Amino acid sequence: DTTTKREADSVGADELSQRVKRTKSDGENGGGEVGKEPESQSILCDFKTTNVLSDSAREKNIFLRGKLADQEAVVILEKTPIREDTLAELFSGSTLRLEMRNDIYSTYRLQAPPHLNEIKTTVVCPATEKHVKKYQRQESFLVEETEEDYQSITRPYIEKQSFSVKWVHNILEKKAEADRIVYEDPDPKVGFVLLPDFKWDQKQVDDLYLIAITHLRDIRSLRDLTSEHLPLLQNIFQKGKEAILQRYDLPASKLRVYLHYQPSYYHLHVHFTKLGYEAPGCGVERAHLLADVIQNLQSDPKYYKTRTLYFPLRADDGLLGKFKEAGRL
Ligand code: GTA
Repeated sequence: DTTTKREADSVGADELSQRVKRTKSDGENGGGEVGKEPESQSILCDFKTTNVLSDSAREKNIFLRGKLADQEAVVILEKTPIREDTLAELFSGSTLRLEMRNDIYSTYRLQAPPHLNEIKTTVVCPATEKHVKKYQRQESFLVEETEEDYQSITRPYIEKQSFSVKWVHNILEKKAEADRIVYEDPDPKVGFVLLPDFKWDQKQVDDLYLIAITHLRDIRSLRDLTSEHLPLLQNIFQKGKEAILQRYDLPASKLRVYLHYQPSYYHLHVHFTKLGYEAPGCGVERAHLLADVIQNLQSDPKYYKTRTLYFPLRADDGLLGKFKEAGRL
């Protein structure tokens, strides 16, 4: 069991991508940009930082707002985990500079070869004001949303103000990320596309993060789900777990499978993350386990239409303003 875990945890980038390519060439995903080399670009030379939206020494990341060729942009820089399978090369190929020595204790600065010292970088450009707010560190407030609140406050707001889901449609139509698809069930009613979330660099299974996006386009969120969607949810749960076991050797007992409420993007999708990895948004105030969602709908077909739901909103989220205006906070 421990050996299996260690093997799964230390799957290298090359092996992971080879596995992706192997599955792709088996024709499982219906074509795409197989084997296409990632482009190397230097667009960030022109990035001018306006301000730091947030940063974390513990998570080793920084969220920046700035300008990229006169357009608003958000850039996220994040140091990636150290992989066990690169240690030998890290020790043999690096230089060590002594910082201090005291008795049996010493500290060094290790200068690793560039390819072992990458920074995962996410660029949102052009970024809207809503993106800037999303990444800005802010206080959160827990909101209590009744069925009536959803109809009178939340639904009208998300119909007008939510993030574009063009990136989701691009994935479903194979206009983007087609070479990253891990599994697809093309059925228009119960089908979905499973692929790595863009927060995961796919270099180690330790922080595995995939999303399953439904082919159905009219389910905005948990609130729209009824028992009529049970076959869809059960299909995503079952086939998603099987695909992850096959591709990453990770059993269902190692997975946290959930939906967000509120999500950022109102096209139904399910998060698959590795248990033990504290993915952003996996807390009880926002994540709803898919297994619970299925059971709740089995016992009450209108569970999510009628229940009061609780979720956190950031201080300057427009939706929070609407709850305040309505005297609900
Ligand atoms: N494959 O183009 C995409 C894409 N986009 C635009 C979003 N996602 C994408 N995946 C692919 N391609 O998990 C992913 C997101 C997210 C999911 C949408 O789709 O990464 P959601 O609708 O429930 O929205 O899920 P959520 O969870 O609020 O969005 P997100 O972006 O995860 O933000 C939550 C918090 O996570 C942020 O406030 C921030 O603190 C943190 N965060 C966001 N992005 C990063 C990042 N790149 N690195 C580190 N932390 C991040």
